[in-house]
Amino acid sequence: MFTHAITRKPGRNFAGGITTANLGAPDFDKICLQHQKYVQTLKEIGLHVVELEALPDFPDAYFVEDTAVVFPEIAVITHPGAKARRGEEKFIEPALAQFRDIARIHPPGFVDGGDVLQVGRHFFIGLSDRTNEAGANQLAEILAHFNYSYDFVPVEAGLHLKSSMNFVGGKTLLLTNAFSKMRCFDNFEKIIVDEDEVYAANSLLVNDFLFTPAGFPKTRKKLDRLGSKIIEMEVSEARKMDGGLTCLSLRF
Ligand code: CIR
Repeated sequence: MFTHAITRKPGRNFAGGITTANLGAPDFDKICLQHQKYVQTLKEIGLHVVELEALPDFPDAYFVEDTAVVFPEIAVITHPGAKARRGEEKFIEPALAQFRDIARIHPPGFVDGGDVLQVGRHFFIGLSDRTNEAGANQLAEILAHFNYSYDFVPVEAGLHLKSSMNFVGGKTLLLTNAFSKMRCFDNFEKIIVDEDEVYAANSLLVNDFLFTPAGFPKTRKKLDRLGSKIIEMEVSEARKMDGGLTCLSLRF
């Protein structure tokens, strides 16, 4: 069960972050409202939310998920893969140090938390443009120390691993068709998102609640069959910046 989350407010310069989305200019007032609603919802489902202030030098810093990998035994502070984002991690460490011992990913290793998916005692670690083998190996060593198992997963499409696949409860993964073919997911039930709804693969399970982005009716219908408590959330502005539901918080 998650009891806590950390979030960070988007800054006025958030549109200066990295993006490949091509979905038009994002709107500051809208992202603030959407972000507030996200934080409010986490609170309503019972989490204690630590809300950090925007970091003026880091327009992508509200995507806090990329700066750490948190599990019950420890918090691993990452070394972000994008040059413009390096440094954000220093500002997440004090918030996490109140709750966990700290370990760190060191150069030449890079890891973005968006590439790391925990399913029970197992971790999937994406190898992407943001997470290299050196970083993945460092993280794997820490996980093995605490008796977690792991698989490395090549991320050939999308920004991060969790842009294309997420755990949605039980034994079920929500994922794109391309990822569904990978051997390491053979033992899971799979819900495959339609090609025109791949963004909805970035859904987020928080305890008994499944957050899914608004505007993806076919995925919503498929998720309804799970019988979970589903909460649709508008994340149009984060999407314009290549982010989504998972990236906006650290849960632990
Ligand atoms: C970036 O390119 O780093 C940000 N604009 C988006 C990060 C999204 N984070 C995530 O998927 N975990």
